[in-house]
Amino acid sequence: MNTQQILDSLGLDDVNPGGFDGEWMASGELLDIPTPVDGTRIAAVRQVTEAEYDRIVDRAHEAFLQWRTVPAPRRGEIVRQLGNRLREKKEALGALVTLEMGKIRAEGQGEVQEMIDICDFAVGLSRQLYGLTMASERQDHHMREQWHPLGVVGIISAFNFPVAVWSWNSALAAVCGNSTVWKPSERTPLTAVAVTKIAAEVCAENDIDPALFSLVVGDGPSIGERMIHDRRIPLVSATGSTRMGKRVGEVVGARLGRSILELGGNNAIIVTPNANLDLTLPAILFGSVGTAAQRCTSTRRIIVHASVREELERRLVRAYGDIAIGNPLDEGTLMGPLLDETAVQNLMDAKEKVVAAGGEILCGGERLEGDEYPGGRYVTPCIARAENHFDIVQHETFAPILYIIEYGSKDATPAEAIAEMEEAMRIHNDVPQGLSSAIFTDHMREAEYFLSHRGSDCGIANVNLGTSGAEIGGAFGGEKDTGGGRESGSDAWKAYMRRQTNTVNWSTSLPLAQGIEFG
Ligand code: UN1
Repeated sequence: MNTQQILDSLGLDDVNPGGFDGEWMASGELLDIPTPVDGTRIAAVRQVTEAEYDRIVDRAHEAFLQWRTVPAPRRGEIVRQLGNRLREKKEALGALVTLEMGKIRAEGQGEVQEMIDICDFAVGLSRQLYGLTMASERQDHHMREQWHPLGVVGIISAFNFPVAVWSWNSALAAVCGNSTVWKPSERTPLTAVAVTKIAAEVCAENDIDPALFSLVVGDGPSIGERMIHDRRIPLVSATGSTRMGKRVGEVVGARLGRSILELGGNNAIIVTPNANLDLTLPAILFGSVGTAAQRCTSTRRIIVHASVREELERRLVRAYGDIAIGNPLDEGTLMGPLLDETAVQNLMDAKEKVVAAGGEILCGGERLEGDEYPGGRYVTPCIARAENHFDIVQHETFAPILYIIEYGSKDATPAEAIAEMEEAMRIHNDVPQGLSSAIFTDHMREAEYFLSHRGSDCGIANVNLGTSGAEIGGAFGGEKDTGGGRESGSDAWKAYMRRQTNTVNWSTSLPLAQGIEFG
């Protein structure tokens, strides 16, 4: 499919309104969207004004008032149809993700698969919004807990997963009885318009108010600020930088609203002397080079035992040299371009800083030029030897630079090497962020230590697989500067509902709790 065919099959025009509340609208500034593939313009999206934003949220609230009366399994049926429509559009939508964001074809398709998976998950969930029953201390009384919808859920998503993050939030929010207003990244609004069209079609076919899945493409500061201050929005789910998340948490918290924050990571893999390097290598490669290291789960640090460092480095440098870099639409490409010039510059700055701090570049970190690499956003992925306390290592650089950090001593006995896990763990946890983590070891004691309360302090901790590429079935999110929110699977749905405790008296008297006699 060429660009025009992709746009056509998703119903996109050359200029698309970026506001939707059942009707398409927008009279704000025009955003031209370039593709990172070669820097050329794909199409444009017009942003909404603040007045349009206000109308959209009002309409989303009206849609909520209707939608909450629809039985949850019936809500699940709508989400089932949404999942099916995404199945039909998977190829085109995945290709648009690649065009707009730059991730390779397989990963663009994979992102749409995540949307389909979460829809399936949400359909099952729509019959399982379980509350508890509790034994009352009073005779002929019963207690139970119910989960009720919250209202309008605001979704703020980032450029790197331009559509999957919307679906994690909106599929759950919808089966829970909420409507959503989505503010996508200004870098990737075309995929958002395409997805909203798909959702609107499904709503229309079922006589459901399409304002259920509303959209506001607007410039970050003004529309974003309005959204987080907006008391009509009881829950804001935001994905992006820690700086952005702190602002969201502060403002939403000050009005006692709720937020789900999924922010930066500084994800590490510990490689012990008991690691099977044949598994470790591809896991590090996928984590540190996949999506050009623009996932919040991308592997940023390798904490490797001194006795295996040299071999791991040698094999990694060789593998980095073999990575096929180029047009992300081409079959066989493993690493596409970075999003923009700023991302390229961030990589160059990180490289300089790690060297200035006393680190050493082992390979990569070069800008690629020439006809094969149009648009100036292609780089070679970089490996640097570093120490964990370096300022640059403590920060998340959203670009392919991987830090190798050594722990333990080269001549440690096997028993001593296991004891040295304590040092690895200390290094591992000594960063502000806490999203994803992994260990490679075949030794049960090392693996269990890593997963224990004394081990990884991250929201995600894996054994013998990498830090990125989580399945939707688990709760997704992390601790510390990562924000503490959980999205996607497990019981993350509870954040999209309000809990109500009920006590019912079916006796003919009025006994008080705690045995109190009154009057
Ligand atoms: C993100 O980068 O914001 O675990 C989400 C993963 C993907 C989701 C990443 N399933 O890498």
